[in-house]
Amino acid sequence: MEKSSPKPRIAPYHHPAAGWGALKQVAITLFKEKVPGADYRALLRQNQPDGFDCPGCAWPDRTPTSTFEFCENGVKAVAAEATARRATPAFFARNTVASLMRQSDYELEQHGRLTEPMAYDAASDTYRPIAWSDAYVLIARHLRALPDPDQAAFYTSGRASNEAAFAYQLFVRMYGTNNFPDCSNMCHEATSRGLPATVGIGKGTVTLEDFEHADTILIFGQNPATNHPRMLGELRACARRGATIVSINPLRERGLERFASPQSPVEMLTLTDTRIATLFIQPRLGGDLALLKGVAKRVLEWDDEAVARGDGRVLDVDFIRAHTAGFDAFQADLRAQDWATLEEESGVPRASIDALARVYAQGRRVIATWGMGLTQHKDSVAAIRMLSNLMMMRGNIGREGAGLCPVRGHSNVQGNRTVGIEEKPTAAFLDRLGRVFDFEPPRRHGHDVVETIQAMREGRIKVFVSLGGNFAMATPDTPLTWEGLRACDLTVHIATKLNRSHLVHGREALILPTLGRTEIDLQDGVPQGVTVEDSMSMVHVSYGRNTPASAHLMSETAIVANMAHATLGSAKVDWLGWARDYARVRDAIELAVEGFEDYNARIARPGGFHLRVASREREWKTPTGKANFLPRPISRDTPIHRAREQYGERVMVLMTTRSHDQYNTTVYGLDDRYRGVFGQRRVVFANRADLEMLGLRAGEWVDMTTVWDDGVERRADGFLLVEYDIPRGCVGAYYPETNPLVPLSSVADGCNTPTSKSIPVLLHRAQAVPA
Ligand SMILES: Nc1nc2c(c(=O)[nH]1)N[C@H]1C(S)=C(S)[C@@H](COP(=O)(O)OP(=O)(O)OC[C@H]3O[C@@H](n4cnc5c(=O)[nH]c(N)nc54)[C@H](O)[C@@H]3O)O[C@H]1N2
Ligand SMILES: Nc1nc2c(c(=O)[nH]1)N[C@H]1C(S)=C(S)[C@@H](COP(=O)(O)OP(=O)(O)OC[C@H]3O[C@@H](n4cnc5c(=O)[nH]c(N)nc54)[C@H](O)[C@@H]3O)O[C@H]1N2
Ligand SMILES: [Mo]
Repeated sequence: MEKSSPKPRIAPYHHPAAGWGALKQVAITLFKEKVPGADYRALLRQNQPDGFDCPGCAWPDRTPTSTFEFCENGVKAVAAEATARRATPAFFARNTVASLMRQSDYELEQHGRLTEPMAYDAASDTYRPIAWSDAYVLIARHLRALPDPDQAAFYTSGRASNEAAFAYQLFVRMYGTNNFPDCSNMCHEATSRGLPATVGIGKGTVTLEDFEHADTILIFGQNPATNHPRMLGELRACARRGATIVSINPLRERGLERFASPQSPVEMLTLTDTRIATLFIQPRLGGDLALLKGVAKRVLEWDDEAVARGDGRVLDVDFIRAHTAGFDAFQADLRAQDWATLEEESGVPRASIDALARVYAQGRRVIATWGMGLTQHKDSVAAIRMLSNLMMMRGNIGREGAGLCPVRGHSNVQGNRTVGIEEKPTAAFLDRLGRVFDFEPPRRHGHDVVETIQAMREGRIKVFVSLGGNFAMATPDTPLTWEGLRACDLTVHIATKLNRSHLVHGREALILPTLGRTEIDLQDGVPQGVTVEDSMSMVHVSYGRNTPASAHLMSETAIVANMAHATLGSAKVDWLGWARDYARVRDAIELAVEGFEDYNARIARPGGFHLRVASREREWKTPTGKANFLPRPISRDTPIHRAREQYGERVMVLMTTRSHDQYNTTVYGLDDRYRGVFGQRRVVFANRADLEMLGLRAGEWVDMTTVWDDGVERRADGFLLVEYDIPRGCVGAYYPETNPLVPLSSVADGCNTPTSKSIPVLLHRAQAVPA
């Protein structure tokens, strides 16, 4: 593949999001990946009732009869899987691991789909073919040799189906550990751990239908034009109905300003578009907790004024009385909170806090959505609880057209958690699992991502198995993480494509190539469907339509079943029978997991079914039996404050984010169209006044170092300075290149998520200008 733009340049984007620009990119993508003509039709079956679930993101589908849901980045994800390129055994024979390590992640991705199981050969420093059966024997031998099952860790990236994920967690628990680090630990964990304390369950409370009734939508820390493009179609419809849409984001993401729908012939032909967001509020990085508290305080003040005037209440007093606990302490804390702290810590002036509060208080049906901008900070859990509390103040939960809407990333990350990928399982879940499968599940909580890396470094994890993903690049503190991976006895990666994690390996290592979701999965001659749960708790079936990339691929479910069979035998579970007929796995899920009654029957209906979310029905599964208000002070002693005590205003807070041309660690191309970056990724966005203060100019190159207190030098070198509309004291750059700057010990309170959107850094004029 050629680089997207031959000459790196910076040029602001002035067009609407999507529109012709997106259609052009689709054509380029299909051409570059050499997607065979026949497979082009596959794209049309994306997210259709009889097609496959798009592996791009977890935004739900319009069902059952929507027209083709166009999505540029969905096409990229599908085309990346349907590529004609292959990483064959001959390719691995030609390239030592050391030589592949010198290639960029972008280049590694270009080698295409893996075709055969491969095992690392230390003598030649290459991967060589291994028979599937030998691979399973090797895994079983390592696992059985460990003196303690807690010395193995089993990672999951959120693309695995419910069937594969359920079989995986059962296998691992029967083996004897709860060590399930997974991508959620780095993603929406603050949501999953934050919401249960307020509303009883860590999931969103809305469905797509609610968007049809909402009059106000607040979008916190999310860039849907790039990461959830199908959401823009929904927002467009809301905007056209007159709904007020607010983006709360340090960046004024252009993709949220205007949108031309590729599905609207009129907009496409007349070059018209729809204005999306009506208001942009730009907090400083990590400022949302203070901002939300300010909005809540303002709503309370207006309610006081309304009471004094004898007007209708601003608070939903009926809801608060009937459904909530803790309001008195909550309001006392709001009243006691000074405005100066809220303004300073949020970086939002009083007038803008007022404007946001007014929009919120005027809304009759408010939906709040959020993404990584809320979840990857030290106070993420508290911020999400504050948002939940703000919504509760006006009864905006469990009502048509209103509610909480965390927008998940990976297409089945929510389903993975539902079926048991959880390092801290509840006793109830384990009890039932043990009863159904007649074994005593391990009770000790397992390691999340950060704990797994620490355990690897200390020699407490010896075997690492990865169901998808790119652990070596997605995780913090890259050099330290790599030391951990390299200290393992065995690393195993179940993957579709070559990535860095396969090259940063243990003493022994396996790459097991698997079918992607777009590919036909035949077992015993019968096509198998798999099920997934989207961000709004809809569960539906997905059938691949493309010819598999290689005749040697196995499905994820079959690989997991074979690992289990080789390691544990099949006395308690007919693993290989499960692999031949996934309906049997679903029957098992039905027995073991709440909410899956009549699983096979219900997925046969177009569109599938909605998994019950109690909070949506105003049933609160909290210890108080109510939705809880939780007061929360604003801390002025965070690592950022401490770094500024040491280095003053020179300390910048760095966020690491996604460009338009990447899927997490997979780099498709080098453009970030809506932010005006072309042909390059090593850029850092900074405020003009900060550049002046630092004596730097746009167009210069800088190196970045982290300000942390453990004596480890963390640096990332060679970034081009780009002047950008970003609050003072904040800078932005792309992930994963910046992960060496994220300290392993810099995590969110209460959920251990790396704070990859608030890292204290210093910028230095580059020691060497990149060639
Ligand atoms: N094409 C494509 N689609 C994807 C992905 C992809 O990489 N590519 N990744 C998938 C995954 S796993 C996920 S989790 C999602 C991620 O989708 P998003 O949640 O959109 O994630 P990011 O791109 O990291 O950026 C989040 C936004 O948060 C803003 N932000 C940063 N810090 C703050 C803050 O302190 N406060 C506020 N209010 N905003 C802030 C940033 O400016 C940015 O606009 O997308 C999924 N979909
Ligand atoms: N600094 C920083 N770090 C971050 C983030 C950030 O914003 N900033 N975001 C975090 C977030 S939100 C997430 S979710 C994680 C993502 O972490 P991961 O989920 O680990 O990473 P991905 O890049 O999504 O994984 C891509 C790889 O998955 C494999 N793959 C693709 N499709 C399939 C499939 O169908 N089956 C199998 N078995 N393998 C497949 C391919 O080999 C591909 O190379 O990164 C986190 N890390
Ligand atoms: Mo994610």
